[in-house]
Amino acid sequence: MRSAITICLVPEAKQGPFVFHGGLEAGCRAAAELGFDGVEVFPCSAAGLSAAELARLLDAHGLALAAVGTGAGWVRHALHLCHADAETRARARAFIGELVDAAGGLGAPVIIGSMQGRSDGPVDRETALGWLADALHELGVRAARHGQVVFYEPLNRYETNLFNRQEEAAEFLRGRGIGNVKLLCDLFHMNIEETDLAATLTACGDLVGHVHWADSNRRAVGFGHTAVGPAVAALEAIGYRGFLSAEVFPLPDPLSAARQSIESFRTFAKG
Ligand code: LER
Ligand code: MN
Repeated sequence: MRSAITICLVPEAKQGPFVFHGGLEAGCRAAAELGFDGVEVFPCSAAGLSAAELARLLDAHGLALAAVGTGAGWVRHALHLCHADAETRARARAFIGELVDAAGGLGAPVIIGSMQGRSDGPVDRETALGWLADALHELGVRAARHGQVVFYEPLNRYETNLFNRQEEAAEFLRGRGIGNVKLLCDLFHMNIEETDLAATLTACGDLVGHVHWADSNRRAVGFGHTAVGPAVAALEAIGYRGFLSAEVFPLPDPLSAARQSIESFRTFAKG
């Protein structure tokens, strides 16, 4: 398993669960100095992501790009994949699709978290799930052109009503034959929704594509009360080789959160 830490480039997400907010250059430098293997970047859009600059920084600091978030489509433009308005749904797909290409060019997958949206008002659950399945399928095919997958992230009940639990999402992906999409298992959301982190990760098996390394209170692992040891043991047992990426609040300050994240990674995942 490899370690990663989040860099947010979206001013509207300043209060969000991201460690570094001071730009790509400072974030990459700090990540490398602390010994992280990679960074996870949350950009404003594909056009706003300076791919050449990011490639140069990754290379200069010996970092991998763990993943690219797409949530700016929601926080900046109120786009999501299950919106009642067809044009808004199409814009959501296009927004993510452009990021699939930008991230793919840098050798990384994208994350679909808040961009999944929810079933609401005139949009019933079955309709929403149909739209979600179509979009995941299409975006997975687009990612495959870059040799990448897409990460689909079940969120806790306060953020979506589509899928809150990993095994339900796994069943959805398998049942609808959606290939090239893997699960993002965020330990913060899982702490709210799952009965047993380790059993859930074991059941999801090779569908586990990415992990958000966060404690019960969404602070760095060790600053809350989640018992991560059994979860990491389950990841080892299923042969998980991806990232444990610190998507946490920069508390009490970014550097302390980053240090605690790499220390907890070394304690539990042993590099
Ligand atoms: C994104 O990775 C996530 O976990 C969601 O809660 C959206 O912020
Ligand atoms: Mn997450």
